[in-house]
Amino acid sequence: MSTIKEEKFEPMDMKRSHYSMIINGERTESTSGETFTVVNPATGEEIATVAKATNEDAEKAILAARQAFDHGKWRHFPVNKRSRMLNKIASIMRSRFNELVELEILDTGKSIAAAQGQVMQAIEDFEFYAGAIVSHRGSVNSLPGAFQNHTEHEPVGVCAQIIPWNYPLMMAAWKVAPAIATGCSVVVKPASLTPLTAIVLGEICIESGVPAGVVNIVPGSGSMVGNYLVDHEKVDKVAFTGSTPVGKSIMERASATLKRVTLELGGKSPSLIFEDADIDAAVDGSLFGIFYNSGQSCEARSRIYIQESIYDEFMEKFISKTKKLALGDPFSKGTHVGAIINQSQLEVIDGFVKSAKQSGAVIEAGGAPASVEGYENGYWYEPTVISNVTHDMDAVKEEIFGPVAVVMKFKDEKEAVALANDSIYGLGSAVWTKDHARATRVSKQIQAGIVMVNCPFSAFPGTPFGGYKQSGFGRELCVETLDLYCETKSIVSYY
Ligand code: TAP
Repeated sequence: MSTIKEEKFEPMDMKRSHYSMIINGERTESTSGETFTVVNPATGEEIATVAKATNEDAEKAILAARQAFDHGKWRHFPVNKRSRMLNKIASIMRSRFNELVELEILDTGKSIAAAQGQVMQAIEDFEFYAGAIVSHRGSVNSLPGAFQNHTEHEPVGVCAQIIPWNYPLMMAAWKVAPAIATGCSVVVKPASLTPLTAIVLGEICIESGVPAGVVNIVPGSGSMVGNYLVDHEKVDKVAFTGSTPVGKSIMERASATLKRVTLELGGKSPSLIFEDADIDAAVDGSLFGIFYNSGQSCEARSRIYIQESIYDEFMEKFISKTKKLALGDPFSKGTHVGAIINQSQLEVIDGFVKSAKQSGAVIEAGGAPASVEGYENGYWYEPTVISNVTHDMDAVKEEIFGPVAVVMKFKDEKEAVALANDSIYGLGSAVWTKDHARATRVSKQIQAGIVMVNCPFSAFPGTPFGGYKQSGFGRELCVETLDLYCETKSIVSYY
C-alpha cells in the first residue's frame, strides 16, 4: 500500500455522468472495470454510472484505512485540528448546498423540502461533532493511597459504515462525522440505489484536507462488498443502518471477529392521539409523521391510534388532508410527497395494501400506485390510509416503508400503551396530548428509543437517535455516539 498522499484534490462538478470510488484519497475505478447505473426514481431515467467496487477494491480500501489509522497522522492531530477540519467539511457543503440538494433529489426522487432539510442536517452534523469532540474527555477516578486512575478515549480503529437508500447523505453524515471526529478511519458502503451524495461527501472530506485513507467510499453490492467488510479481520467496527433482517445477519457475521457493532434498523412506530390533544396539530403532525420522505423512513409513524371519542373528527380531517397531498415534480415547492425508490419497493408497498384489503381492512384514502402527469415512468404510490385493521395483519405488524398509515381506535391510556408496545420494533413513537402528566406517564411506558410529544420530528443534532427491541442498538446523532467510535482505556498508576 502506498504512503499517504498530500497533493491537492481538485473538486469536480457535483452533477456529472460518472462517479468513481474514493480509495486512499484518490478517485479510483473498479479493478474489474465494471460500473453500475443509477436511476432517477421520479422519472425512471438513468442519471449516471458509478464504479462498482469488487472485493479486491474493498480490500484496497480497508488497507488504506488501516494504514491511515495505524501509521497516519489523523488520530494524533490535536483535537482542535480535527474539529477545524470537520467545520471545513461543513463549510464546503454549505457553499455547495444547492448542488447537494439537486443531486440528492435526482438520486432519490424525494421532494425538495425533504432534500433541503436532510442536506442541511448533514452539514449541521459535521458542525455538531466539530464541537462535541473537543469536550469528549476521559475521567479521573479516586483510588486508595498513592494509586491514580484516569481513562482515555481512543478511536476504535477502522470502521465499515453501511448506508441505506432512504437518507443517503444524512445517514452517511451521521456515521462519518462522529467516526472521523474521534480519529477513526472509515470505509463507507453506500446503498447501490443511491450512492452519489456519499461519494461526493468523500470527495469533500479529501478536499477539506482529511488525509488520504481516512475516508474511503466503495459503492458496491451489499451482499458482496458489504459482507466482505463485515467479515474482514482488519475492520474493527461495523455501523449499519438498514433493514432488520440484514442487521441480524451482520451481527451474526461480525461475531466471528468480535467487531463492535451498532445497528439502526427498521421500525413500525406508533402515534397515540388522546382526546385532549390539539386535533389540528395532531392531524398535521401525523401527516408529516407518515408521508414525509414518501413514508420511506425508519421512524415513520405508520401506526396511528386514536382515542375513540375523537376518532371521527380526527379521521375526517386526516383523510381529507391526505387526499389533497400533491405528488409530482420533486423540484417544485408545491410537492408534498416524492417518488418511491424503485419498482420493487412499489410492489412491496402495494402487496401490503392488497393483503390488508383482502383481510377486511378499509382503504380510506389512496391504496394504489399513482399515475403522475409528466412522471409516468417514475415510481409513485398514493398516500394511503387504512382502517378496520387488527394487529395480526401484516400491514400492521411489518414495516411497509412507504406512504401507508394504518389507524385504530383505543379506549383509554392503558390500551393505548399496550397497542403501541405490541410490536417487535421500538424506534420512534409520538404522543399527542395537552396533559403534561399524561405525556410524561405514557412516554415512560412506551418501549421505543424516541418519543415525540406534540411534535412530528426528533432528529436534531444532539438528540439521540436509535431503537429498542428489533430496531437495533446504539445511538447516533448525539454526544454518546462518540463513545461508540472509541475504546475506553483505563490507566492505573502508582507513584
Ligand atoms: P437494506 O437492504 O438492509 O440495505 C441497507 C444497506 O445494507 C445497503 O447499503 C445494502 O447494500 C447493504 N446490504 C444489503 N445486504 C447486505 C449484507 N448481506 N451485508 C452487508 N450489507 C448489506 O435496507 P435498505 O432497503 O437499503 O433500507 C431500508 C431499511 O433501512 C428499512 O428497513 C429502514 O427501516 C431501515 N432504516 C433504518 C434507519 C434507522 S436510523 N433505524 C434509517 C434508515 C433506514 P445494497 O444497496 O447494495 O443492497
